Amino acid sequence: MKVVKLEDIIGTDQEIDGGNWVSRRLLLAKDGMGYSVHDTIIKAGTETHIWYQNHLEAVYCIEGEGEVVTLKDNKVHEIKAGSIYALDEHDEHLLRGKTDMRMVCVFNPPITGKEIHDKNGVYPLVKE
Ligand code: 9YT
Repeated sequence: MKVVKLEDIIGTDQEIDGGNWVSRRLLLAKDGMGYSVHDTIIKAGTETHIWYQNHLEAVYCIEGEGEVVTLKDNKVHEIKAGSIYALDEHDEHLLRGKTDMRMVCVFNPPITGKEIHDKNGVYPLVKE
């Protein structure tokens, strides 16, 4: 087994600043788990358009508050510590941080770490 510590990820190429968010990718495709696990800070006052057409993602909020708007129905979902949302239909959405929000994110398939959001909020499917 392996143990990964957040303190060992910070400042490496597994810590990515996406502008509206900073994501510390704890486990990636290379770790062979079949999913990736990220500790992501969504910055207060930001709105991010996201649409993971190639991935399923579950996002568990452990600190802060904000909202997710699903664009197919314009429904606003309040998110606070203890809320998890699952993008089980590759849902196109807006993610808004009211405060800084700390999120534990799980991606299936795992991301490799090389993906960046394109203009549609999509991560490409990267094969290693
Ligand atoms: C919640 C969310 O999807 N934020 C975007 C960043 C993502 N967690 C990542 O790339 O690590």
